[in-house]
Amino acid sequence: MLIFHNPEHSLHAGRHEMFRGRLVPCHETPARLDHVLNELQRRPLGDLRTPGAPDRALLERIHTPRYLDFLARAWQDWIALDPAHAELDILPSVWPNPALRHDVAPLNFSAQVGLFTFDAGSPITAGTWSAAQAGAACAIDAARAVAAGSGSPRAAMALTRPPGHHAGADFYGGYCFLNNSALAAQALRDAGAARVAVVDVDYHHGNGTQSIFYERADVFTTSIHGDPRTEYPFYLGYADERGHGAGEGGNLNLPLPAGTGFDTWSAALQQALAAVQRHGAQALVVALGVDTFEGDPISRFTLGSPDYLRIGAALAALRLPTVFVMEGGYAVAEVGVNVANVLQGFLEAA
Ligand code: OKP
Ligand code: ZN
Repeated sequence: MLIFHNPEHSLHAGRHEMFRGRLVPCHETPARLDHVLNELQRRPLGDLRTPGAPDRALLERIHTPRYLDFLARAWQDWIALDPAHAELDILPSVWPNPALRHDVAPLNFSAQVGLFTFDAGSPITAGTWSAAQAGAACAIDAARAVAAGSGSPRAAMALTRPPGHHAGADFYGGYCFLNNSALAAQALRDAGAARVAVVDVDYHHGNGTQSIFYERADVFTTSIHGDPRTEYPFYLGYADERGHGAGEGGNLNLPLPAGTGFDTWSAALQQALAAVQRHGAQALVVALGVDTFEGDPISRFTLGSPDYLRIGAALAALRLPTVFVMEGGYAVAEVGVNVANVLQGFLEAA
């Protein structure tokens, strides 16, 4: 399959995230993607491509212009405050909770940062905007290639970081800035697929993707993830969130307890895939996180590396044009094998 990889991913390299009163090293590191690229050199699963320029008009179909403008100028505004900031990451320190106003955009830079994010674990660095834009371009180009009929089977991968599924229309968080999976889904819609489904298999609930499509009937979203009562992102991802308005019934959350292994997890995947078929999806986006792995340092499912072959095969059984979009996975040395296993299992079953 065609694999669009982000040549600028390493420009996004956060130093620290806030954890229990300390700044700790970021889990979401450039090495993650290097391991996948290395594994793909050992296993010839597809041809590597670099993406074209990001399509600003498509970005604005998923994200608000004021949010995109903030991301584009955040680093220069940060440096303008103090040139010594070049050695520091941008992290928020103040947020508008629901009792405070969201409709005003304060002039103070820290206040602006807090307006556009929901956690203190997602640093913006000098190259974040470049990396995020190139990643979005990977997702868009992968979707357009699949829509144009490229590949046999009709499938492509957007191999990128930073990830995207926690980013909403006008906010970042959970290491995510632009919602690559949502952009792929929108690109498939714009290329003619009447109904598209996003299946999010990352350990964490895809809150951004859910919220972007929550009131839309044309994009069905489903996510299998750690129970948000104990797992990030905590404030969304519960089973009673089923969509709203025209999107009523268009979202399916399958939260599972910490400690869940592959038997229970794959039964949930079958539920998700049955729902995708019921909704009559003509194309599929897979938000592919491999932080369900037993060795993941921030997650608590117990999937083993061979299980990812079976996940790929189960996804192939839908027989839909498919775009894989890289999301999480923090057992850095195993991320390559686990991602490549999904693609290999898909190709072998297709
Ligand atoms: C992003 B993705 C760990 C705190 C967790 C946020 C996790 C974001 C996961 N010390 N921080 O879904 O893989
Ligand atoms: Zn995750």
